Amino acid sequence: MQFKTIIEPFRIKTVEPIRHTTRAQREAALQQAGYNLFLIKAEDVLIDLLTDSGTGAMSSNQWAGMMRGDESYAGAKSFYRFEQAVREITGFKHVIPTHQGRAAERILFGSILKPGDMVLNNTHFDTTRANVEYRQGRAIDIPIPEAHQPGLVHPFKGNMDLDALAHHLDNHWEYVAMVMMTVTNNSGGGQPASMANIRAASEICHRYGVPFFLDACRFAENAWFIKTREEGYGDKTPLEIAQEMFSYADGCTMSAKKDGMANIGGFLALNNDEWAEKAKTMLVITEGFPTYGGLAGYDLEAIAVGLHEALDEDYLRYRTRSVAYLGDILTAHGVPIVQPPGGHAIYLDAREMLPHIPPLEYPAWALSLVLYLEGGVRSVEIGSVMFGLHADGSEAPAAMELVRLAFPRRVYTQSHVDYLAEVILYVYGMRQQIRGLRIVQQPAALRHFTAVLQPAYGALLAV
Ligand code: PLI
Repeated sequence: MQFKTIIEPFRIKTVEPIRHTTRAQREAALQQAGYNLFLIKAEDVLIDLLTDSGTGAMSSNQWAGMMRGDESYAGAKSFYRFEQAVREITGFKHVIPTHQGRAAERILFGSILKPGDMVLNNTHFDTTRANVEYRQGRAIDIPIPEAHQPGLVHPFKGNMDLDALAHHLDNHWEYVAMVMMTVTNNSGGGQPASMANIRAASEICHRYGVPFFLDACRFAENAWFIKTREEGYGDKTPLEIAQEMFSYADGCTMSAKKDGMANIGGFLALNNDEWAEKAKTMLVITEGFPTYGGLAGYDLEAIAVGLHEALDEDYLRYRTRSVAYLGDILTAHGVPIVQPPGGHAIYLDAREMLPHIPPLEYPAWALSLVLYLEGGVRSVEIGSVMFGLHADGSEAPAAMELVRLAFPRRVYTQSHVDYLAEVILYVYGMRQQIRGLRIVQQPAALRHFTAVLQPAYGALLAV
C-alpha cells in the first residue's frame, strides 16, 4: 500500500519554545521598532519566516560531525571532508570556504571585475548586486518575461531570457565579465531554472568565451524541480541532477546557510587556476587561511554532512510539499501569490491584494506588518522599500510588491503551517482596512534593514 500523506521525514529530539504575545504587545513592539520587522526582537515573534537562511535545524549527524571538528589552523581533516563533499556534488577543481555567501561574492568579484564590467544574471540577489556595484560593475537582470507576472503558472519561471543573453553578448561581449544563474531564483519567487535553460545559457556563454557561474544557494531545491517537472529527469537522483547542473558551469558561489543545511558558512568553487589564486589571496587577507576561510572546523563538518542531506529525496519531497501545501490553501481562497509556489517560500502579491495602496506607500510592507500584528508571523517585504531607493537618491516603485514567507529547513510542522494559513486568510479578509506607510528615516543604501516608518494615515488599519 502506497499511503499518500507526505510526512516530515524526521522526529524531533530537541525543542525550542516559541512565545505567544498579545495583540496589544505586538502593537507596542511595532511602534517601538519603527514599524520595521527587522528591528523586532525574535522573542516577540511566534512564527519566524523572515528568512530560510541559517535558520534551519541541524540533524543528529550534523551535530555528530561537529564533535569531530578539527580546529587545526592549516590542513584540518574537517577541511578535506568539506572539500570532498563540495567536489563530489559540483566537480569543481578549487574549493574555497567562506563565512557565508556574500563573502564568496565579494572575493569573486573583487578578484575579477574591472569598473564598467557587466555581470548578467537571471536575477541578482541583493547582496550579489551590491557586490558587483561595489566594484563599479553593472549588474543586469535578464529573467524570462513570465517572471514578472506573479499569477502566471510556468514550470521554470527562474529561466534566463536566452535571447536577451545572446543580444548582450553579440553587442558587447568584451564588457561581460561573467554570467550567473541563480538557482532557484530567490528575488523572482524561489522559482527554478530548467536543465535545458542552464545548458543553453552555458553554451551561449562559452561560444563567446564568457565564464558561466551558478549562484547555487538553493541548488538541491532546483534539482528537485527538474526531477519532478522536466522531461527525462524523473528517474535520476537529485545528486545526479545537481552534478549535471554544475557540469555546465565554470564555478559557483554558495551560501551554505540555505541548501548547505548549516547555520553559517559558504564557499566559492571554480575551475580557473588564475582566478582561484587571486581569490585565495583575497581570502587570506579578509576571511582566513584557505583551509578554513573564516569558519570553524566544526562548521565545515556540518556543511559537509548538510550538503548531502539537502539532496535526500524524502527531505526534498517534504520540503517542497510543505511550501506548496500553504500555496494550495491560499490559492483555493483566492489569495494572490506568485505562482506556482517556490522551493523555499510563498510570496504574497500585495499589489494585487491591496490595489488601494499606492506603491510608494509600500503595500507589501504594510501587509507584512499586519501579518505580525494579527498573528505574530514575521515575513519580509520584497517591494518598494527594499528596491525603491536608487544610488542617486531618487525613488521609484519596484517591479513587484511581494511579501515573502520563507520556510526555515526542518523547523516548523504542519500545524504551524495550518496556523499560518489561518492568519493569512484572516488578514486577507480585512485587506480593505489596511493602510499605507511613509518613511521618516532611512540610511543611504539597503534601507529596509534599518528604516523607520510611520502609518501614513495615523494607524495601520482603518476602523
Ligand atoms: O546570506 P549569505 O551571505 O549567506 O548569502 C547571500 C545570498 C546570495 N544569493 C542568494 C540567491 C541568496 O538568497 C542569498 C541570501 N539570501 C538571504 C539572506 C535570504 O533571506 O534570502
